[in-house]
Amino acid sequence: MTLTDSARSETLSTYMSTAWSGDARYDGLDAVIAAIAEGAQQIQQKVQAATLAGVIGTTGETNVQGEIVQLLDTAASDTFVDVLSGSGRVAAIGCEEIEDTVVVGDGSRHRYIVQMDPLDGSSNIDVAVSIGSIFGIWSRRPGEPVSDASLLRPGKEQVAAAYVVYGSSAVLVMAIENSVQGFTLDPTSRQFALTHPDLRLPDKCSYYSANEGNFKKLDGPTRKAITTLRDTYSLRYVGSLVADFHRNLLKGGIFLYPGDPGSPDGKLRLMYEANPLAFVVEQAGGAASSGARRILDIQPEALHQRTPLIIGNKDVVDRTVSIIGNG
Ligand code: FDP
Repeated sequence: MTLTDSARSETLSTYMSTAWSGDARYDGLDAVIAAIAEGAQQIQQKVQAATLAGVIGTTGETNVQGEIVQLLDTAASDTFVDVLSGSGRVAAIGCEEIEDTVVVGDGSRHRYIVQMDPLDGSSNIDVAVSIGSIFGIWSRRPGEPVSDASLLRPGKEQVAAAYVVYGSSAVLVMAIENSVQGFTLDPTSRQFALTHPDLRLPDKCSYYSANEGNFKKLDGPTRKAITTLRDTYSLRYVGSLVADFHRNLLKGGIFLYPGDPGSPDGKLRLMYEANPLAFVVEQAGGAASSGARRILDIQPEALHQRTPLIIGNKDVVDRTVSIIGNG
């Protein structure tokens, strides 16, 4: 992609000051996104200096998902809770690393509910492979007091979603209705510059991303879906959802983490991973399904619930879902 000078000189802050200016649906959203960008810069510095900064290793605890907590998981969770609370616009936060709802405030300016996976791809932290952060953003229902129930909203009600990849560069992708924009952190100015304007999935799907090591655990139809993809596309699997998703968004591809008879709901979290990325992919022309239904239509029953996820180019997602469903 060749960037025009005007695209490159646009920063996240200048973009937000014009893109939805005057649109009441997004009142105060710029403060929430700016907080995410600030937190991402802090995490990017820690990721780059990981071993030197003393954030490699585990805390010795397991999280609400029963997974080993890495030091960087905790640092990222604390950082984003801090900056989001400081934005003055967030009413409550749901976080993969925190069992209960974090209630921030319920004044009239506290308009947004944020659900986040502060550090996605934890198992890649200490091997210098790309990791990320994911955020789903809902408008608080007018007049509703903030409670656990305020967070159990279907993904289709998201007003925005964002993710950050900490890779060879730090990239922040933000979506609102019909618009997906990508910004790259300029290490010199410490600003996010608009480098991927108006992102759309390429028409051609190039890659499939799945943990092939799980193949034997899968049921017959899901195996058939995987072998069909294997026969058609190249395999790329980083093992960090955000990194796999970002590559597929830019290059065309499908990511799947299906359920299996032992874990019918798969591994990934509906509220922190599937919903935000499903929102992004749909605004970019793609699709996301659990295999049984559109991700964004699922009515959540619990904050930390899991879901199978099939996400990427719409035609390939539809075909894969039909094989899994009909097999
Ligand atoms: P991780 O366990 O390293 O935190 O949601 C967690 C996640 O990574 C995703 O980022 C990634 O796509 C997936 O799990 C990888 O799982 P497998 O190791 O089972 O392939």
